[in-house]
Amino acid sequence: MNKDQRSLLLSSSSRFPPPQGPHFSPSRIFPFLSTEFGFWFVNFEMLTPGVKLSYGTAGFRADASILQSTLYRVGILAAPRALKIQSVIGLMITASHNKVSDNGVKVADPSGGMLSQDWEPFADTLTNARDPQQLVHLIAEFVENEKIAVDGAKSVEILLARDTRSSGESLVEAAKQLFRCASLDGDADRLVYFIVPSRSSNKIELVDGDKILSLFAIFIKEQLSILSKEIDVNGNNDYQCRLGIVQTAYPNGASMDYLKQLGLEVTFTPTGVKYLHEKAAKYDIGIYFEANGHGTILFSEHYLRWLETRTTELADAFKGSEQHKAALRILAVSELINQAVGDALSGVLLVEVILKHMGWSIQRWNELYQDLPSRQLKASFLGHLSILWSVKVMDRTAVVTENAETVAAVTPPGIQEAIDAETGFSLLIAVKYPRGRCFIRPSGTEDVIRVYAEASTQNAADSLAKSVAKLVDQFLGFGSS
Ligand code: NG1
Ligand code: ZN
Repeated sequence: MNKDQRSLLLSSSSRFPPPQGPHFSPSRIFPFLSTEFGFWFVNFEMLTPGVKLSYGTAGFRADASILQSTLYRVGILAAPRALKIQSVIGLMITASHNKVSDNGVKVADPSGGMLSQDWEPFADTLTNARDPQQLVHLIAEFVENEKIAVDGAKSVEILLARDTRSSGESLVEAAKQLFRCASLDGDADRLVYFIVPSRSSNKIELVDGDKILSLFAIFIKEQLSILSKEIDVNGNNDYQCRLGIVQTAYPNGASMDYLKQLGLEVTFTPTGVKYLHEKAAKYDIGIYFEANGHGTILFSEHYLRWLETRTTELADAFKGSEQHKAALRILAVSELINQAVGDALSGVLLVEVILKHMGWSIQRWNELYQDLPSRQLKASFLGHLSILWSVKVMDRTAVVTENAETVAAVTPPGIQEAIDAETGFSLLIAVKYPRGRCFIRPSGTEDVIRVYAEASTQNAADSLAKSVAKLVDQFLGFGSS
């Protein structure tokens, strides 16, 4: 097991602590999908002294209310099983003829029979692991003994089904918790991913357009650097590919810092894909994304012609070399991604391929950097501010911006100074909102003025957005006329 797999297991299993209490019957189950290993379901034990879960005649069964950690652990069991036999594993959430308040999980091998009996002791041990550390230790030991290569392993397929018990619905829902979920907008030109980290929380972790852009950028940069490595071929390796990243004012500050730190060339345009697209087309490879998931990768014709020639040269002289493979990968990306203004489906395919290539889970991807808390509000023309505040604005076109809208509200006079003062920029010593950034701009699609604020805490971002919304009201609301 590699480091990422261990840390994924530790963090995910700590979300599924074994149930506590004296009255549990000995089995419980709960699902979760790991992107590294496919579905992982595990049985968790009960920590009550003297009570031990065991793999019964047909898997684990218990009162449905205590099955979560168990099912999670049976999922973990299913993944190495599928790797071992190089085939699909089935998990059936059911307690068969038991009373309706019970539930359970059966593990089916591809033959259609139950889990091979020589794996039952492992199933028992795993379900009775005390804590996440012991769980990880047991898995590492087991896969080593069984010679199952999980590091860099191909993903496996686990089929999941349930009976009609009402508890099954929540167990299946729970199974999706660590799924990689993608969400497309109505006309499928925007794409974001998300994780539902905890069953008890109604929050999701958004993996937005900025992170998609970062993933694409890392991958392309890596392939370009492999391709540019010296190789003794009588060809033309002196072409310097210009890779450019294009963003608007909206990317999270953490993403801007991250891309800068990678040493990438980043430029900014006003909001709207027509501006981003135009700018990205000026590069050999231009990657653009809005935080809201609108974006793609553009390849210049000139660069693609060079790349094709170079690929042929490498194929002739160094077929299968890392440079040859990198060239083929970049070509494949140019064919996979739709270079039209927005095609979220091709975006999903590229994300999936890159994650697979890197061997990354969505968690690993999401950890590239941590977003700063942010808040977006809208001040409507004669309307109200969504979410927090109400502002009436006489005329949204009164707000004119510059610098790709990143900071400056040029008119009305004085408003930018007031925003800067609120953010703390004009104070030489004290910064009112640590890591604060705030700007306003008139929407191009709605009759509103958008207020965006970010800061080191959610409260600070909310408060900054609210204060600036008040300023918008003072300068542009009815009170100002
Ligand atoms: P406006 O209404 O100009 O903010 C919104 C999005 C843009 C873009 C367009 C086109 C934000 C803040 N704004 O523009 O990014 O996607 O719609 O659909 O997300
Ligand atoms: Zn759309």
